[in-house]
Amino acid sequence: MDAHELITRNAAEVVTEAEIEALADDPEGKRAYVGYEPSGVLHIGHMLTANKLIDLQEAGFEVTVLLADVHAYLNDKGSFEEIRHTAERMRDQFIAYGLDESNTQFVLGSDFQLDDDYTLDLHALELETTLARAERAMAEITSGDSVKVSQAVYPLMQALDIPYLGVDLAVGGMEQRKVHMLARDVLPSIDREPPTSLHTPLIADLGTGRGKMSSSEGVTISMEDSREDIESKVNDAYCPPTADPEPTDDGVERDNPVLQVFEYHVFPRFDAVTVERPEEYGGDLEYDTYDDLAADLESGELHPADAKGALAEYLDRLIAPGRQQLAE
Ligand code: IYR
Repeated sequence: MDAHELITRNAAEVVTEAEIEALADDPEGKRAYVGYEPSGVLHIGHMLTANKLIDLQEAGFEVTVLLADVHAYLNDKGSFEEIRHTAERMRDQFIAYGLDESNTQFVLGSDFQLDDDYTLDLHALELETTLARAERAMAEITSGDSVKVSQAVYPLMQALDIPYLGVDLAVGGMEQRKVHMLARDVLPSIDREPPTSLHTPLIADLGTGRGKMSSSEGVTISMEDSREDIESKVNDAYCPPTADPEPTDDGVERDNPVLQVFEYHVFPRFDAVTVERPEEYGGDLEYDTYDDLAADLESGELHPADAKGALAEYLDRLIAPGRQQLAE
């Protein structure tokens, strides 16, 4: 796979295509980053952007993981001491998951975000941004009803992190896109380049196929899950025999989360997928690509129950090293 394909595969969006092409032309030594509010245990949402970081490392990029302790504090996730402690655990979880330790730099937000220069630049961005704009940027990041001043400062700090970390590419889920668009607009006002960004898709809730899977609502998979937990969650997952299910009766869009997890989590990390089946049901099936597996589900050649059995097996393989690390 060439660098451009590694960088862009499974991305929902890149901003801009021309800037990504320039990075793909000469990826060696370029730096990409993702920021995470520390939560200690990795869940499937973190794993999706981590997969992209692994792709980028394979393409020649160096990677920074920002453990965004100050951001988590501003987003009301607990006391600063608790958050700092959680951040330490997260580092080991990422390495267990498969980030290349020799080229991943872990940075705590508080290591640079409390410096004088950063603070003054932040105030300059505050002068350039309306409250309404900051609030819109946060719409898919905060869950609270009333916006606090801290949550308006949050996206401006996220924008400022990009030049302060000296990265060439900002990566995040689609829920981060409005922050990155804000960054493109406001950073030039303090003589910084508008950043290039790449956004990963949001996956539907495993149980219902609706909306997006997150740690706080619906069914999620995390490094704390035992093999039995994974089997039972996957077994109960919504999996009609199609990649494009009908909306619910009340008009809510649905996806097939079992296929999405194969597409965004399993195929990027394994060269081939084997679905084990007893001889009397036709024997094992072997897939080199996601499209072949999805086509067989659609045609009826692959039964949803067999697809789920294989999914639980591969998810368990992805999670086992992190589970082991947590037990140490
Ligand atoms: N907004 C992210 C956390 C975050 C991301 C980046 I990229 C930063 O520079 C800072 C914080 C979240 O929702 O987890």
